[in-house]
Amino acid sequence: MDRNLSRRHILRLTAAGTGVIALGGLRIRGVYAAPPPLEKKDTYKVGFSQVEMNNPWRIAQTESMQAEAERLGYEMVYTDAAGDEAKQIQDVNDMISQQVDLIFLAPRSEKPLAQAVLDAKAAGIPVILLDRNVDNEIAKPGEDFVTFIGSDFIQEGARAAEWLARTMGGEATIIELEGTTGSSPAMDRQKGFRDYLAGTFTGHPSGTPVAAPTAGFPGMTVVASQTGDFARDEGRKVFETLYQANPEATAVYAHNDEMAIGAILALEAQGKVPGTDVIIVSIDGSKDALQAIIDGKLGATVECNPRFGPKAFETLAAYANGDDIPEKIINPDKFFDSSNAEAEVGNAY
Ligand code: GYE
Repeated sequence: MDRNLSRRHILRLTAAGTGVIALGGLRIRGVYAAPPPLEKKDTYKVGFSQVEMNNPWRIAQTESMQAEAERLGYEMVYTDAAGDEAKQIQDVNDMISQQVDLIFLAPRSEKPLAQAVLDAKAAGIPVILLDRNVDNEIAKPGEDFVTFIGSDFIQEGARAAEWLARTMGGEATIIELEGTTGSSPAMDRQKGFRDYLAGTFTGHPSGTPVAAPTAGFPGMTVVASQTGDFARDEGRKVFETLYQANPEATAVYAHNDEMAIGAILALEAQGKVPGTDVIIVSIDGSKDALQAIIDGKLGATVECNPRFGPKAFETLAAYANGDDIPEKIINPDKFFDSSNAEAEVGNAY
């Protein structure tokens, strides 16, 4: 064995699960069930792989990450995958080549980006997932990556359903605009919403939303559901088509604010009054969404906070310090409706 190998290198080799290494004649075998370690240093060179920058949520997240990196005096290698999975995998691999100390990854979808996590692990670079998860059957927290920091999307979907069921008196014909296909927020926001309406949502420790009747809400029906890729214009176009086919719809559940605003624009273009003819609920809490609530066009939005910078870098420091890191770090989410939109719009992004 090369005696010049640093301890860090050995740690990386072993943590990366490379199988067998020899230490002074002693052979160590095994796959180590831990993400690659991170040295404690005064400054770091980190990577941040962003999925896309086509909406205010993403812009706020990137700004938050950049501001915190700057405040700490860390170097940040930043990439924007422009909504392209293949590019995002390449972006992560470019960060590996640049030997960053740690990668913050906001993965577009669960399965393809799980491979990028494994690539980083094999190179001895720890990964912290931001805002979306990867498929935990392929890459596991505490083993292949450090942790996932983000919202509880099932809870978000259930809170949207709770508000809608209450507001509509248990009777609605709903068009659902889904987020990016294969992404954890799209899957879980759909599940939370549907489980709540079916009466099978099991609830969360925070105590919200209020429990649904066990029989659910049989008067609340999702008549059409399609992806709008979390984007305003795609949401507008998809809603237009779905509404044409289902003109009896009385409500919209959009997996994010941008698609809800797309639906509002489509309704207005058809001479309908959003907020009166069709009731809309969504998720995120952007400035445009809070303004739409104030204007009476959007009913409510469940907060999904994009300001990850402080928590992300705090978690990096805790990991370097050897602290136990939970498998998920869940951001608390507020709820915005006509009772608080005016007061909150000034803080929104
Ligand atoms: O809700 C959406 C964004 O992954 C939680 O992605 C995030 C979602 C967020 O494009 O607006």
